[in-house]
Amino acid sequence: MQANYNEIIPNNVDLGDDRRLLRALERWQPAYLRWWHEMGPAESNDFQVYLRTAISVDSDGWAHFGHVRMPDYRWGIFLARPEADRTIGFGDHRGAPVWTEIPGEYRGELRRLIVTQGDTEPASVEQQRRLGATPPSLYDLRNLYQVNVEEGRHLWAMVYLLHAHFGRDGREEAEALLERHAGDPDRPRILQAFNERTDDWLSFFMFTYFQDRDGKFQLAALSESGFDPLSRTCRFMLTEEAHHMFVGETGLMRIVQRTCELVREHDTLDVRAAGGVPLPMIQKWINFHYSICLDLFGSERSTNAANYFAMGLKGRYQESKRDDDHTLADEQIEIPKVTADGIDTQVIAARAGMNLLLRRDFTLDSQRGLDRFNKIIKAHDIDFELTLPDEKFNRAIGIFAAIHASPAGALVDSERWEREKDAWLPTADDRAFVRSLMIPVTDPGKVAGWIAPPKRGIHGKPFDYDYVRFH
Ligand code: BYC
Ligand code: FE
Ligand code: FE
Repeated sequence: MQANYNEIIPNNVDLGDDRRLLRALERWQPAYLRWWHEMGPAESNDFQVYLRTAISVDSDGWAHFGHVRMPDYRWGIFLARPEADRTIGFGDHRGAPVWTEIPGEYRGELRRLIVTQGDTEPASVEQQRRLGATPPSLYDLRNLYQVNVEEGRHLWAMVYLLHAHFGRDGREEAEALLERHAGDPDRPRILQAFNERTDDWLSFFMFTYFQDRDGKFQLAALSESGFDPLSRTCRFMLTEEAHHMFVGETGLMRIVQRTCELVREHDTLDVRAAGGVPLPMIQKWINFHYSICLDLFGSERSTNAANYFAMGLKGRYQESKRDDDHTLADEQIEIPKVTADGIDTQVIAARAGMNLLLRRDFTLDSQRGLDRFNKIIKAHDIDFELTLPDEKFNRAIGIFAAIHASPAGALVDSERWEREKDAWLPTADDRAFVRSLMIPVTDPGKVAGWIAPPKRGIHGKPFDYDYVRFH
C-alpha cells in the first residue's frame, strides 16, 4: 500500500477511493485547524519549525525533515501494514481471524476505548499551549512543537477510526473531541491527568517522561487488539511515541546534570540562588506526575478491563511475547486491599486485574530512567537518590483513593497528610520558583542556566542549528 502524500489528507488507506469518508474527514479538517489556531501552540503560526513529518510507514525512511509552518503540517492517516492472516491473540476469541470491521456486539466498548484514547491527544496539546513563550533553547522549542504536531496527528488517527467505522455517532464523537478542553470546568477532558496545568518546562519534561509513557503502554495494549484497524493505527503511533519519551528522559537527565554541576560548584544542595532546580524539588515534581499517571490506568479491579480482554479488544503489554494461554479464563491474581487495619491483599480473577498488570509494567519502565538519573547524581558524588513514590501515594482512582499515604508508602491520617503534603508535592511557592527560572532562550546554540545542553542535535544537525525561524 503506497502512502499518498499529495492529497489534502496524506494517507495510506486509499482515502481517495472512499468519497463518503473523504468528504466526512474534509468537513472535520477546518474544525481541526480552527482548534489548532485557538487551542494549539500559542503565537506560533508564522514560525518555520524544523519538523519531522510522517510520510510512509516503512521503517527505513518513514519521515521527512524540513522547516514548515505548523498550520501547514501534513497531518496524515497512516496505519502500519496489515499482517497477513493475523489472528486474535487473546481472550475468548483467541485464534479467530482479526476483525477488519467493527464486531457489532462490541461496538460500544470499542467506541469508548477509541474516544478515551483520542481525547488525550488534543488535551496534551492544550496543556502545553503556553510553553512556547519560555523555551530553554531553540532545540527544546522545536521538540515541544514536534511533540505537539504528532499529538495532533494521533488525534487524526483516532478520528479516522471514528469516521471510517462508526457512522453518524462516530462523526459526533469526532466533533466532541474538539469541544472538550483540558481544565475546562464545564467540558473537561475525560481523564483527570489531562486537565492538569503544564506551566513550566520541568513539568513538560515530567509530562513527556511519565504521561507519554502511559501513552506508550496504553497504545501497546491496544496494538494487540483483535480490531485490526485499531491495532495497525496504534502500532504506527508507537513509533512516534518513542520520540516523546526521548524528549522527556533526556530533558530530565539534562536538568539533573545541571543541578549536580551547581551543587558541586556552590557546595550546597540548595541551588536556588545559583539558578538551578534543587534535587528535592525535582523529587516533588516526580511525586506529582508519577502519582497522577498511575491514576490513568484505572482501578486495580475493573469489569471494563476484564471485558476488553475477554472480547479481544485490549490485550496486555507485549501480549504476543508472553508464554501462557492468553485467555486467563481460570487464572487469579493477588491485588492489594484496604482494610480497617491497613493494607491487605485479596485474590481476584486475573482478567479483572488487567489495569494493575499494565500499571506494573509502566512502573518497571519508569524506574529504568530514574536509575539513569541517579547514576548522574552518583557520578557527582552527591548523596541523594530520586525515587518513584509508593503506589498508595496521592491517588484519586482505585483502591488507594480512600486513604492517604506518604511517598514511602506509610499510611497517614488526614491530619498528617494536610500537615505534610507540602513537603511531598509541589507548593505554590515551588511552582512560582520554577516559573521564575523560565526565561526564554532563543539564540541558536544558547541554553538556559537551569538545564545542560543536549549531547547532540536533531537528525544530524548541530545544537546551534536554527531549529525555529521566527518570521
Ligand atoms: N480519570 O473500570 P475503571 C496518551 C473512570 S495516554 C478520570 O477503573 P477502566 C497520551 C472510568 O472512565 C493513553 N476518570 O476504568 C499521553 C470509569 O467511568 P464510569 C490514553 C477515570 O475503564 C500523553 C470509572 O472511572 N489511552 O495516549 O478499566 C500525551 C471506573 O473505571 C480515570 C487510554 O487510556 C481517570 N484517570 O480504565 C498524549 C486507553 N480512570 O464508566 C497522549 C483507553 C478511570 O464509571 N482507555 N476513570 O463513568 C482505557 O483503556 C480505559 O478507559 C482506562 C480506564 C484504562 C483509562
Ligand atoms: Fe499521542
Ligand atoms: Fe505522545
